[in-house]
Amino acid sequence: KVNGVAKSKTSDKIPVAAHPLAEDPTDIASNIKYHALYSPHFSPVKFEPEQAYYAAAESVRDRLIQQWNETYLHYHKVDPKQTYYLSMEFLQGRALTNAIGNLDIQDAYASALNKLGHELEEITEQEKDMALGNGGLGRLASCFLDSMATLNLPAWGYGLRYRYGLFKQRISKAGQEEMAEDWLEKFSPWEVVRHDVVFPVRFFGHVEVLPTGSRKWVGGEVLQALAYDIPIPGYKTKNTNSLRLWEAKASAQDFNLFQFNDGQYQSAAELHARASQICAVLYPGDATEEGKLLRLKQQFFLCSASLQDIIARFKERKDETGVRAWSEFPTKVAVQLNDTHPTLAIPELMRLLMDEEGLGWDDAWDVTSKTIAYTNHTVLPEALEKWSQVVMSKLLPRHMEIIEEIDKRFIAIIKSTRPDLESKINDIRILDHNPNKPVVRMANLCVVSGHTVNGVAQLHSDILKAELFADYVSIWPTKFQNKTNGITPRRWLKFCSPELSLIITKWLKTDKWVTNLDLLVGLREFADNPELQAEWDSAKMANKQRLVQYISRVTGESIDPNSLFDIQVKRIHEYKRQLLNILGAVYRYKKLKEMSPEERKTTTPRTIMIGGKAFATYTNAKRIVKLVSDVGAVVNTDPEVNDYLKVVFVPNYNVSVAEVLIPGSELSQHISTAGMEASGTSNMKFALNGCLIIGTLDGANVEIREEVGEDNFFLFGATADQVPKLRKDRENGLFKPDPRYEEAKQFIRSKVFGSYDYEPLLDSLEGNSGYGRGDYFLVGQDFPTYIDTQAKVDEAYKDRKRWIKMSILSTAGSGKFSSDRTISQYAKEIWNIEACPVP
Ligand code: B1H
Repeated sequence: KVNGVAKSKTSDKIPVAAHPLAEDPTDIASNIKYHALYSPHFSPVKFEPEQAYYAAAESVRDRLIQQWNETYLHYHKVDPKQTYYLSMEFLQGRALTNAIGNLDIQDAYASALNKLGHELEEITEQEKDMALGNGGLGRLASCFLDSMATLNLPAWGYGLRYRYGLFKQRISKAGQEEMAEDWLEKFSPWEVVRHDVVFPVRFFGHVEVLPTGSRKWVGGEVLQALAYDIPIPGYKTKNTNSLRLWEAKASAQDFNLFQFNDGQYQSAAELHARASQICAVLYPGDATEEGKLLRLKQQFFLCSASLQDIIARFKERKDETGVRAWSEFPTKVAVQLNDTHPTLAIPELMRLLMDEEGLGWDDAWDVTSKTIAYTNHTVLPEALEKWSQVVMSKLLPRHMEIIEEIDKRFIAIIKSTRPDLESKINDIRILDHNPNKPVVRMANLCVVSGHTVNGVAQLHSDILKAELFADYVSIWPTKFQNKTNGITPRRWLKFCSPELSLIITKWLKTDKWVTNLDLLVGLREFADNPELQAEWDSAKMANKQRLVQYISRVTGESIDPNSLFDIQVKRIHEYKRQLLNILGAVYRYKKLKEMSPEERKTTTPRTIMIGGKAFATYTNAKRIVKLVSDVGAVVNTDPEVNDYLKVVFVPNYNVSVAEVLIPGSELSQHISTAGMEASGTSNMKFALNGCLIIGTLDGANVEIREEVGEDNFFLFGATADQVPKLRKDRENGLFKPDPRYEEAKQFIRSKVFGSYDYEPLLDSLEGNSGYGRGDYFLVGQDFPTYIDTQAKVDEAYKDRKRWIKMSILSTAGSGKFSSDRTISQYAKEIWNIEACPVP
């Protein structure tokens, strides 16, 4: 049984569409009331926005479940090849607005809620973000799920049901503070627990050799993986896919009743306690050995449960005549690894096929390598996963054997077919036998085992081929591809900026752009039209006003809606160079202070907003957060410059905050050191919302600039191929800092922004002390062109017509960045799957 559904009898077991769902607002209102009364979450005396949210969500869920069952049964019947997207992260954000929008029942629900005395907008604010991801990689997975469903693709997500997702950020006098964010505090109306979908997952133990010679992993501890499903509706289609999240449990047999009754409460439930650790947090700190082990356990837990489930479904869908050949597996299953985090899917699939299903090595390898594909999301050396062989052998002894065998066979092939690569074997093999710390290189395992490897923007894919994976390219020239990232235009334009969407639909005379984003080019011919410009201007202004309200609510800061809204929001990381942004702000402040009041009046007023979370143990990132807040505290209370500059740190940046910030933005900063940001995806969201970009030639910026046109992109900075030489030059003392750069740093050192010790942070730019890293990220190198380009932005903003035109052209050129385009390419060029629309 899969999902409690046995194939032969499915259609007569579950009555499909037995209950026609309410269509008109009155019936919907009574359905919402029904849920408020009979879903036993709250006492029925109150019907405040919170209760209204849960009741409305449950009423929407009824519809989703109906479509969901129809979709599952349809896939079951048609038995198409299906993709499984394995990811340690899904950054879903809120679901209600998205579900109502995708189901196209917005108006009916808004008026039903009105009848009950509530506003749809207000009750959607009650929902907690589902933040089971860190940033771009997790949000990409969520955009992909939306596109897969919208394109009617049979494609599921698999992840972990973290008890606590990404931490909540609070900004205090000390800077960033982290707190656990309890997204399940009340409960989530969007998840459905599948008590009948449970798989055992083993840890530790040892390998036994059976009399037949085959090997079996036994002993150790066995936990249970329990499935929770989240429905993923497509936009205006019946297809509703699943995001299946695993939770770890121990079983009743593991509860030692005897010990418990003897008063030994802790040891009686030891395995239960260990099970609850697995999915406790999104990213267990990996500074300690325990933390590293827990992260590896998480990764294996995801891979093992997902593959057992996939194999069960494959077996389930065999036709009535009997068994299905394992060689058919890759014609029914595609597995995509979202970075190396789920790499253990490779040895786990090998193990399940050999040790559980009885295949020989060659057949198992054939199936595995034709099934699995790998996406690389970063070239940063510190993010390339390497697992200790010692730890791996203890936790997963059978998998370590399998990895050793893959490594051995790979070396043998190289030796026999590519003698020219002999000297490089130590670089390209999977195991690194460094005597100090022997490790498994997960990216190498993925490249050797997968049928396709892709980067996430053209520049990044080119760098992978030329550098990180260059030797593999000479072995398998056709294995490497590019799939430029994308974003869903539903969440990131239609739903987050309804005003602008209406204008676009009006001028294009169609709303087909929502699923065919290339149609946005049609706006180009109206970019000079004063009527469109006026409408565009007022929609952007409405979004800016909404942002003003938000900033006032969360920071108490009042910002001027007529100033230029300049935003940089993303994880805080030195390579993303928030420090360059804030040094620019400091320089701007200093110049404003030096001006006469008359002179100040000629400048372009700006509000600089910076937001993002710093990893809890990343000290320099936290210092950057503190610096931004400190600069804001001084600048925003300085009456001389107040009308011309504000600097705001936006706390607790997350998906739903992005949905307010991005529509209200006019300029956004994507200013990473060239070659370091694999793609970026917020750059696409901003551009789509008519926000101009100031940026380097990095990641997807390169392609955005191509699409929106060079005149509509504020470019500056060194290029990726110049970076190595610039770093060398710097080491050799050949770098001559711009006086303006020295001035900005000196201003901070003079304690204008308070007495916090910024020396370690500033020293990272110098390379002249223990903290110094010789400005590895080239902030000093790019500072002068950054300042010059910001001056061009100021000038451009003074010409309102020109600015609005550029804004329209930015949206018009963003069609390429729909995740529908990205996913269609994955489907065709990597997964070989086709749409399977529910009739
Ligand atoms: C990206 C990560 C990442 N690349 C390690 N790598 C993690 C690495 O928890 N960890 O251990 C988590 C995440 N994230 C991002 O992926 C890139 O930096 C972006 O440029 C890119 O747009 C995004 C999606 O491809």
